[in-house]
Amino acid sequence: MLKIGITCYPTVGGSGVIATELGKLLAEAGHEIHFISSSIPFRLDNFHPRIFYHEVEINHYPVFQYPPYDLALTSKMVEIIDQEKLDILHVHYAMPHAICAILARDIASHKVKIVTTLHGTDITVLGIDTTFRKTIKYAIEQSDAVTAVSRSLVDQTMEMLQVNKEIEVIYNFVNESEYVKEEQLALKQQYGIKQDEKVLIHISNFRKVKRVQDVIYTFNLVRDKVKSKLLLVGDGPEYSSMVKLVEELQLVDDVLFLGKQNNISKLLSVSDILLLLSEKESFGLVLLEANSCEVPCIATNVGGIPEVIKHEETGYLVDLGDIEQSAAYCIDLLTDEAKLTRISENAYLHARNTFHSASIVKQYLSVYDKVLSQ
Ligand code: GMT
Repeated sequence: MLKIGITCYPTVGGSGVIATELGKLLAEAGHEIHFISSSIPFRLDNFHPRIFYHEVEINHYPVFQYPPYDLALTSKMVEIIDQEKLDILHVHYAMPHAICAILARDIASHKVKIVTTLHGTDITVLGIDTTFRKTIKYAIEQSDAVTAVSRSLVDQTMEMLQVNKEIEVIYNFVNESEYVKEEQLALKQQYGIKQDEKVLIHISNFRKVKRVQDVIYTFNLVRDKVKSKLLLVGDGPEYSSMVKLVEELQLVDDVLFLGKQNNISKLLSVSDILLLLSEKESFGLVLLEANSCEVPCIATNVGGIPEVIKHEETGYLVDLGDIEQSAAYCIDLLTDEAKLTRISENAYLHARNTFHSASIVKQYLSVYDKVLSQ
């Protein structure tokens, strides 16, 4: 049995989901898990006797111009490493989590190994900032082991930061018991969607990088040919401009803004196609969530997305900004029942085989074993 500390961003987001689901599966496999974060990870909903949560508290002393979150996290890490005698501290995101973990490893009396998982924005966004570059590189090189969620992210990290460290690809996964298609007889009706209308869905944090406007423009073309509705799920900085765009395009009756939602698999169960037309995406966890619920995806051919979607087999890839092509793929799928069924089945099998949680957990455990035997 290993004692594993996990630090992640606890709010809604793919990296937090992966960290939390991994912790839950490791606990089920008999390991003891200690989450160390600023608030309880949102997916940590059920009680488990081998899962503990340690909250990082930030004191707002008047002398501090900025409350020192990173140092509060480091101090909490030191406390938990020593108190619980952690074997591994697995941090998700290089900045600031890996830096804090490395500092905590140096301060703590008990010997602990640091495993860092890169999720994307720490490299593709923060890595571009020259102020952070050296710090991120240091965090990666000083970790005992580093993993990334796609080959594309490894290549980008190497290219941007020239790190002198082996980075192993461990793909993301979903909780298969949660992401499963379920008959939802009443849901379409509750949202005022007619039974003969097709449903397109987009789920994101509405950041600029997600290009939600491309989803809306695509739907605008699809709606001319196929009776359909678009569900926009999530919230974020671009939300109000997207509401405005929908008004301008006179799509108000056919585009439903649902805000943040918990029961994503229920919404996916009434959807025919998921659209993810991002500018950057190291993996695109939502694609896997959709595929796991038998929903095929049309997504941009960027970052790690082509490692998740097999073009013309499990979904379709389009060039960034190519609205006509994404609309054409949607119309083709929505008007060819046999094709839609075939692609949905392929997508489901791909999600279950290539990205099965049991195999991903095994890969993380072998990383832990490797660093512990060094
Ligand atoms: O995409 C975001 O804005 C959120 C971010 C996160 O921290 O959860 O997502 C990143 O990590 C996810 C989990 O590994 C990946 O599925 C997303 O592709 C990645 N986002 C980007 O690379 C933009």
